[in-house]
Amino acid sequence: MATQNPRKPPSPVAPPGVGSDDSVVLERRTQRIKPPQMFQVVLLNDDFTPMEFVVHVIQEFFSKDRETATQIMLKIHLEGKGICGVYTRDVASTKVDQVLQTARLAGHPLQCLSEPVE
Ligand code: TYC
Repeated sequence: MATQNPRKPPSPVAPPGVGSDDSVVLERRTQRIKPPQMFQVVLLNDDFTPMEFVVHVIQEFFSKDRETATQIMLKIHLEGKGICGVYTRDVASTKVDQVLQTARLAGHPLQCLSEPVE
């Protein structure tokens, strides 16, 4: 007589997410990943850097059209500082380095920094 493999009876317990009647159960989960901290890149006013140079920098490194770049430059000129863009930490840091290197090469004292967005 051939012996039969013992078969496991179907489990009455449904796997997580599936109800016992095969209906799908959506569980509410708390968000496990949060969006990254963002950093704003700020240009500071000074008395020496030409306005035209600042407009050029804002167009080149922050991808603004000429009109927007001019508005940002004038805001910085009048108010002392202005936000040129908001990026993740590394991108913001690279933008600051690029702006400072370009300004120094051109002989201008333009200051640029990045700070966390609250
Ligand atoms: N204040 C400068 C001038 O009158 C222009 C300027 C604007 C400089 C913005 C820096 O971030 C700056 N030539």
